[in-house]
Amino acid sequence: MRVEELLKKTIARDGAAHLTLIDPAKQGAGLAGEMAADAAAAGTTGVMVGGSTRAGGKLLDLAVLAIKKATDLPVILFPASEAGVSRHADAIFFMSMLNSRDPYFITGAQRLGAPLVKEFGLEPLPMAYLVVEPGGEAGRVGKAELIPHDKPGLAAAYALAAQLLGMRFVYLEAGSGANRPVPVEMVKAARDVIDVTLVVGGGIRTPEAAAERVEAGADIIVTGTLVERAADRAKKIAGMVKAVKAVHRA
Ligand code: 1GP
Repeated sequence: MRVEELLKKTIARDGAAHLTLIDPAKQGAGLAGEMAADAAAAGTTGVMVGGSTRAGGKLLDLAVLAIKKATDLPVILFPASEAGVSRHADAIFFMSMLNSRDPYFITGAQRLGAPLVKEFGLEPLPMAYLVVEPGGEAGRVGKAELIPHDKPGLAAAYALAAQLLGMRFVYLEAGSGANRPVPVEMVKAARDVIDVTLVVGGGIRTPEAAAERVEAGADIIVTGTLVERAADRAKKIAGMVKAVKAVHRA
């Protein structure tokens, strides 16, 4: 099954999906495989692989291969630049950071990466990447004009622009490790104006925080730090996945 279809089916069946983000620069490939296996056992729908700084080349290829060996989950690239394209993945969030001040992050990296996506036969998932304050490394590296917490309408306008441009995914990102996730009001505001798949991530630490955002209209919740730090990560991810899927079932 194509990855987009799998995501759509999961969202239709469970009300929402959970994706686990693994940054290849933060641990060796062996551990990346173990993390993915735990996430798979916990019920996550897929693994996103990428990072803002050093996630490219051999490091990226080895992580993708280890994850594919350890699980049957689809691997979706989450690139910060054209360096984040690996031939071994299944799909790629083909992203444009619409609120960057630098055209490189809006169309430049995409121009450089597109031929590789075609050559490697990766399934492209066209996505608007919208970075909300505090933004973290993603905001700093991508030179984002951060969307302030008290401007949900601004996020909604970007989200609508993305849909009108033909993008099928909109990602509201607070930045990995953010001390505050994307506000619930902002998720609602974006949901109110778009029909395409709404992804929310950055700083989501608790099942409650994830559930609130699903209730507000998120289709996919992304967590990364949870899988990196938790000693009992399998349990932590299972709690998160359960909360994400319980909202619309209840
Ligand atoms: C970062 O939104 C993701 O791109 C995940 O963030 O590491 O805070 O879960 P966390």
